[in-house]
Amino acid sequence: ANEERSFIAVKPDGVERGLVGEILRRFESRGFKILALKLTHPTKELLSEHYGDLSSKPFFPKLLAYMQSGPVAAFVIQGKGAVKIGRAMLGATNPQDSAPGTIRADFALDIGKNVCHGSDSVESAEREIALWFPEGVKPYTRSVDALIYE
Ligand code: DAT
Ligand code: MG
Repeated sequence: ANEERSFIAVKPDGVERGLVGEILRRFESRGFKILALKLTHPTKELLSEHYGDLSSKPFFPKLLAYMQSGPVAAFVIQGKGAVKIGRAMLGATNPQDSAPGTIRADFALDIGKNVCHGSDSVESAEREIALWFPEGVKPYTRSVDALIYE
């Protein structure tokens, strides 16, 4: 159960605004293990796959252009409740509705520039991790887990 993984990404606006460290810090501080980490320029093909469920939405072309406007910081977090807590830490999709203290509330105002992505289910997480990290992610152990998990 402490092995649950989620795919988190800082979108191009977040990278250009210098928010990668701040966002990563929040997940590290919470206790999640960073399993994989890279700065990448996603292709249209990768993004079409990543956002496949949204392909019929009117905002889809804009979303793909936004996600290709610069590098994306992609990472995998691992730990208890990674998916649900990850989503909670990001905040509601529309920053206008995000609760204070969440990343989107603290750093964004518009839905089309909402700074970050997080997997919405364990199944999506596994799919997204395989998509963004085709090279695979390598597990490792940390002694600090003894101080994070009971
Ligand atoms: P989330 O990123 O919270 O999982 P989603 O998967 O429904 O939300 O949508 C993916 C992204 O698409 C979202 O982060 C921002 C953009 N988006 C969603 N709904 C939108 C809308 N109504 N107008 C513009 N962009 C939208
Ligand atoms: Mg989503």
